[in-house]
Amino acid sequence: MENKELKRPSFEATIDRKIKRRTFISFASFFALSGLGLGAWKWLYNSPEEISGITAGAHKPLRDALNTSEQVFKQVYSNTHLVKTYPKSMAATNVRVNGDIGLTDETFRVQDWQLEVEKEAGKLLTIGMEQLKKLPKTEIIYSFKCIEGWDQIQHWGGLRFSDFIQHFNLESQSKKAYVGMQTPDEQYYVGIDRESTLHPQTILAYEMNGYPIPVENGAPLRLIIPVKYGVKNLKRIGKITFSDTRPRDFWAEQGYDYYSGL
Ligand SMILES: Nc1nc2c(c(=O)[nH]1)N[C@H]1C(S)=C(S)[C@@H](COP(=O)(O)O)O[C@H]1N2
Ligand SMILES: [Mo]
Repeated sequence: MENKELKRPSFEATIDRKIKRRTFISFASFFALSGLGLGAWKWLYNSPEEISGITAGAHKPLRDALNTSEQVFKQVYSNTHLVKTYPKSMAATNVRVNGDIGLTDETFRVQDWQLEVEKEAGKLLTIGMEQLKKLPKTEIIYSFKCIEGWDQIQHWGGLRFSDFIQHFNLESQSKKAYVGMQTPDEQYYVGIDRESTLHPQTILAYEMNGYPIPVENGAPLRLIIPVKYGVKNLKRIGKITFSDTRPRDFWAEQGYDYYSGL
């Protein structure tokens, strides 16, 4: 019989085992974490999509995250938070033009324009420019921001949206969660949370740099809403609606954030 000597493992052998164990742990963790990642991705991929009409069918968890940030922003940016304003001398004289969706109808005549307000389903109120100009004029010089990456200090004049609501007895309508606006040809349209429309710096503008707004910048009436990115500042307003559900929004339908707050 062989003499089985009780041998203590050599130093080298111990190191070798330790390395093997660590290698095993590394690989096991790698596979476990990969599995988690794949699972998370599958969970997101298989999660329900939102109704594609309003927000381009984002998967629900992503959309939920955006909607949660909307709630947070609404709390943080209450109507007491004012956007920074500048002296008139800083306003651009060469005002940028960006986007002409809803402005291409050849038959449109500024002189014949009237604003339509949907008081309730099928019941329209029509308002002429002279009526709007009777209300107190508010001017604002601020930094207009486009999500494409440019900004410019611009000077706009018009009436506060909140004054408009009061003057035309639209208080009950404006209790609804959203305001919708669209061009007369219905090619461009936005939906905005009521709080932002009632912000003291939100105006229905009819002047740019002290003169009637040029056609390409949204004549005769456009929205200037400094708490939002450019996309929500609809040019050439044709109709205003009120609703508790989100109105259609041109860029949200293309996948942009519906709230688009600054
Ligand atoms: N009717 C209409 N309004 C619109 C747009 C448009 O394409 N059509 N583009 C929006 C975008 S993305 C921006 S940045 C601003 C640009 O306004 P401006 O042309 O006066 O610079 O208008 C917004 N309002
Ligand atoms: Mo924009």
